[in-house]
Amino acid sequence: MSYVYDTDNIFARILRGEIPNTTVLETDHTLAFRDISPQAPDHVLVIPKGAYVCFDHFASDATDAEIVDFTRTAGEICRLLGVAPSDGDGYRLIANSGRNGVQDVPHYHLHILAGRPLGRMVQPG
Ligand code: DGP
Repeated sequence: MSYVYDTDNIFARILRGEIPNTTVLETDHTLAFRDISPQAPDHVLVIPKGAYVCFDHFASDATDAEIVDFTRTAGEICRLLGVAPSDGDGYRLIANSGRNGVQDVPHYHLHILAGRPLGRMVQPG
């Protein structure tokens, strides 16, 4: 498996500070910010700071420290938003990947969607 990372993609530019974002949480390896086109009352994007194209690229090539940091940051955001099922109404995580996954930005990102009932997981094709 090999991926070519486009260093001019929009999230790379956000990470370089060339485009503003509404940051929710930032750590050594991870940045989380509000989606510009929210599909739910809460719509946060979680991205690694490293150059990974999609989920499987991140899963295979990221360091353990990056993966742990990313996962814990995503969980922390669910708690910050008050949507963890332990004390809130829940959420959905989505990682669109490639053509069939309809991934628009080729930098791995996790969508956290919450704040309303989100319907069935996948719409009929
Ligand atoms: P995907 O289809 O999974 O690649 O989703 C890309 C998401 O990125 C989409 O929900 C809109 C969001 N997005 C695109 N450009 C920007 C931007 O400049 N700023 C922010 N905050 N979000 C963006």
